[in-house]
Amino acid sequence: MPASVLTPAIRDEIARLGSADIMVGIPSYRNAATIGYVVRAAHAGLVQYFPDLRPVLVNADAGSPDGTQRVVVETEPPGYIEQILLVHPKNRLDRVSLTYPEVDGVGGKGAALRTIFEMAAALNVGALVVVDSDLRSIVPEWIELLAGPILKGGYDFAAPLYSRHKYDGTITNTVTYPVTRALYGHRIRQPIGGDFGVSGDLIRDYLAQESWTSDVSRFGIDIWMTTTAVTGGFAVCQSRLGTKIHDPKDPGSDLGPMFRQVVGTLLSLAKDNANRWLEISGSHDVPAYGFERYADPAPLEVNTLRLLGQFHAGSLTVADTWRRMLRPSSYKSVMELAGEAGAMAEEAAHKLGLGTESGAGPAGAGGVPTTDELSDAVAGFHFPDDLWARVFYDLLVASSFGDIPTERLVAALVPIYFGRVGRLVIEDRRLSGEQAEERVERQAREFELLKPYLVDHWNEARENQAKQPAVEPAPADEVAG
Ligand SMILES: Nc1nc2c(ncn2[C@@H]2O[C@H](COP(=O)(O)OP(=O)(O)O)[C@@H](O)[C@H]2O)c(=O)[nH]1
Ligand SMILES: [Mg+2]
Repeated sequence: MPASVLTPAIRDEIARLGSADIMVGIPSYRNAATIGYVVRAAHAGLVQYFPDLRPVLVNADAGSPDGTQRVVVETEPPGYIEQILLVHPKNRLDRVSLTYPEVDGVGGKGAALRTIFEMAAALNVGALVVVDSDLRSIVPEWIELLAGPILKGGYDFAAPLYSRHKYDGTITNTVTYPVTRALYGHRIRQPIGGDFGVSGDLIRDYLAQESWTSDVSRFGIDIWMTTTAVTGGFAVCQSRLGTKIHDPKDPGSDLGPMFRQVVGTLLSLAKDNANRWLEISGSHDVPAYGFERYADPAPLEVNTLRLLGQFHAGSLTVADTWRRMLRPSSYKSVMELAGEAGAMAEEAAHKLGLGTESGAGPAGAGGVPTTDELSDAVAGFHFPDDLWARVFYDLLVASSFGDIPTERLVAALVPIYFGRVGRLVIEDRRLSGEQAEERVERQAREFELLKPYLVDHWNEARENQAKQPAVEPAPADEVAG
């Protein structure tokens, strides 16, 4: 990990606090509307479940202009939570909000968490709970559910388990869950959920890692935390948190940069840890902590037409990269599917009376039909599980051994991912959440079944590389063909 860059203000804060037993860390950027509730819920959780410990709450903010930091420190008068819960904790909660420094010139969620890790280590906490600042569904019990396994169960890492809407968490469902499971053998359902419990030992291990990249400073942080815990042999569990409700995002319009940062990090860690995952076949359950709960997650609309349109557009702009990153049979299938996606999306837009521009709006809003209506119109579009697994495995080999920079490969994967997500939404439109979950499991099993395909091609590429003289990588800014 890059050298510590804590600001004097943060060092002063650490000196003032001295030490703590438990910390809640909250990264934020423009979350004034929601962070007050998250802070109150976390405070109540600390008071109710850990009244004997020395607690501290740290908000690491990006310098939000909307008053996020003020909300954190002013959200309620001191003593309010104690009054409403009728609990008198031994120690008053220290609530701190600070602007975190960039890491090697890069700011983002990961840089915020890096400051939180450094503060947690300096204060010598036994458990750190991190939660997102746009959560609507957090309740005080989440603090117990995430810190309990660490403080009482001997675990080092607690990942969240939520019921999420079938269209939410698409990067998780299509990539991070199946790939973490197939590579490392751990069935961690939400490797990038954002709400985690971490032990003091694991925090110190995080701070000693060399694998921190600029993507980790941004949205790569979650998969980095989970993978580093797993590959380091730390004791990992999951905590049943119930529903995750947060600021919604349409996978076709909001998630491109996040996808690139998450997948870039996953690929770079896979390259570093090949000797660990090459040997692993199959997977095992990861213990789950907390009482099971069922709740209906908030609905989400997705513009399937736009997803298919973007898949097709990829075949016009980055086909050359696809050809070089995919094996010939995968490439051929992907090009065929992209052609079908384009034709179906165009026909559907015509049938639904949408202009070429209307694909740009979110489904179900501003005159754009709902997810179901859009998906019905392109119901014939298919994208098989096994092709998606092969595409991802081809990418993994190409990023470790090929001569195209990983950023460019991942950027070229985005349109294919849109096609895959489009297919999943179409397939899931009539399914219950439980049935959609079974589809996610089916796809994860496909990744496991095809792991020998990955291992064979990985070994083959490694042997070929050993035979050849080193090749200079192409410049990162070269425009995809
Ligand atoms: N400090 C900081 N936090 C960020 C930044 N970007 C996102 N976050 C926080 O990271 C958390 C997750 O971000 P969000 O956009 O909700 O991502 P998602 O829920 O994973 O899709 C939220 O608490 C955000 O406030 C950033 O640039 N700096
Ligand atoms: Mg969020």
